[in-house]
Amino acid sequence: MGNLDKLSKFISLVLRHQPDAAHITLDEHGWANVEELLTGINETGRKIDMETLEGIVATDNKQRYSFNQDKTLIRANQGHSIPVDVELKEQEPPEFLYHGTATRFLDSIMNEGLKPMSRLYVHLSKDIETALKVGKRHGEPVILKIHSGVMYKDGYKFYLSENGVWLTKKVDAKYFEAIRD
Ligand code: HQG
Repeated sequence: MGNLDKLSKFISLVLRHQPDAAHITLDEHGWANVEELLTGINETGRKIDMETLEGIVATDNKQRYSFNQDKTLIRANQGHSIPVDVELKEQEPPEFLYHGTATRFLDSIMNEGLKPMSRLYVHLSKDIETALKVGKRHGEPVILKIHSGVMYKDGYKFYLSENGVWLTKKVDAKYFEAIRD
């Protein structure tokens, strides 16, 4: 992994899960002060300046981070495990969404439904290809086809993050089936 990738991973950890790791705190909307973040990261022995941070935000392959307008604040767009309100937009989902997971989780998922586990939301993708990548991170992948349109009609809320990830609180097993890719 390149140095920038490592830094990006660390920033993801700090902004989504463990601000302590860079000796900072997030506000209720998930924002970190950019100056504090840069100082905190440098204190861990990693080297970063504003230009590097701007590069990471601009080139991140999943557009994970956003600055505020004057670039004094930064936050992760989604993926948090700590309870912050990133002002997600509630939105009507497409008829189907997809979730990639590992075959070893299937029994549990079929019994309990899809749960957010350590994160605030269940993460869903609009295409199978993305879901497959997510599933592969966990092991032998399997794709779940989510009947999001039906869920929406049944009153479940969906949110679309700034970087195009669909989020919902929970998916009951009656709303999905495992498919082949
Ligand atoms: C599984 C990445 C057992 C769930 C991706 C998943 C995504 C259950 C795992 C984002 C379960 C949690 C999120 C149940 C769900 N029993 N297992 N009842 N319900 N699971 O990493 O969706 O690169 O927290 O299927 O692109 O894999 O980090 O969630 O396998 O958008 O930016 O529990 O992370 O983005 O794993 O990934 P995760 P995820 P980043």
